[in-house]
Amino acid sequence: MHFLSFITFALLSTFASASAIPRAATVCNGHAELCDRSYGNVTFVGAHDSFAFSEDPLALAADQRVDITSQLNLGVRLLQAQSHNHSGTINFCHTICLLFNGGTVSDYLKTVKAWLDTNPNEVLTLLFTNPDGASLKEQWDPAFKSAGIDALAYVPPSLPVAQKDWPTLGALLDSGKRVVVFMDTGADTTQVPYILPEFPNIWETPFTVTDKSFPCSVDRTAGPLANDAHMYMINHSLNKDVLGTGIDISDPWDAATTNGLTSIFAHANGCAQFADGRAPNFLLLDFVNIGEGFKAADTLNGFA
Ligand SMILES: *[C@@H]1O[C@H](CO)[C@@H](O)[C@H](O)[C@H]1NC(C)=O
Ligand SMILES: *[C@@H]1O[C@H](CO)[C@@H](O)[C@H](O)[C@H]1NC(C)=O
Ligand SMILES: CC(=O)N[C@H]1CO[C@H](CO)[C@@H](O)[C@@H]1O
Repeated sequence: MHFLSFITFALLSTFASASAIPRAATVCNGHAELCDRSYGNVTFVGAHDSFAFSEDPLALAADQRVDITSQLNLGVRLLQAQSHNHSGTINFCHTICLLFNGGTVSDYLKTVKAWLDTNPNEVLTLLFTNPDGASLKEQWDPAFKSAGIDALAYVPPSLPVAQKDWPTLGALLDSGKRVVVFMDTGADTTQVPYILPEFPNIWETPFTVTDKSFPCSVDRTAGPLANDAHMYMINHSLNKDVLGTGIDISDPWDAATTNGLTSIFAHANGCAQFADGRAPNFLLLDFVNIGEGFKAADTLNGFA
């Protein structure tokens, strides 16, 4: 009797104090341990050309087999996509819009926002390319606003952010700013503060790789920080020349091997020399539903 009422008292006071202070996230991206870890010290799985999904194995311009919501539900926490100016509207397209038109950026972001709303304890990164130089103020910002993602996007106090200086996942979640947006070229935070320039913060390995051993080198980067003070992304997708045509496409036939632990760990190990021994921050994969990308990330994060 005595003991039970003590328990009741303890429970009640726990609830009372929890409601008195702002609620702090206790599970972050699925793991309590990640709440106290810097965003710059976490390995996330990324989906390359996330919009370019098709179940049809003959859709050669498709780099994914499952849709964006399914990619997120599988555990993808970086969505990469290539934009194009399609008659004045920005769309996500593969190389050219005729080849694979993934729809408008605005519709894409609305899909992502719906997922974010039902998954409040998740930090997500968006990495968009802007080869047509679409306007930040006239095209990108309105697309983000139409989906309501601008309000969730993190704006660092200053740029670039060194790998060790990023806030913890818990801090990002508690602040409500749990989406980190990068753009490869043309970002200008004086125009749109939450679209961050990729290369001063993240370096990348080469792309359109056709060598299955994925030799690591620092391909795209920008100063002023040293490479080992950047986060980094391995572009871990294999391309294949279709029937000797000189046209490289993503290789679905080798996806299970490419996205297997052996291949991913070998690539990561090859890169550690450029990153003060650290694991990659982002494993950018094609066909994320095939292979063991999520297990690889768990292992690199120390969970498996
Ligand atoms: C995080 O830090 C640990 C300990 O220094 C390191 O082993 C790991 O590779 C780091 N991961 C990333 C993605 O920086
Ligand atoms: C986008 O396309 C429209 C119409 O084709 C054109 O008027 C506009 O200048 C283009 N924008 C950029 C940034 O190229
Ligand atoms: C082959 C491959 O995955 N290439 C991609 C590497 O990442 C950049 C984006 O940051 C893409 O533009 C490439 O398509």
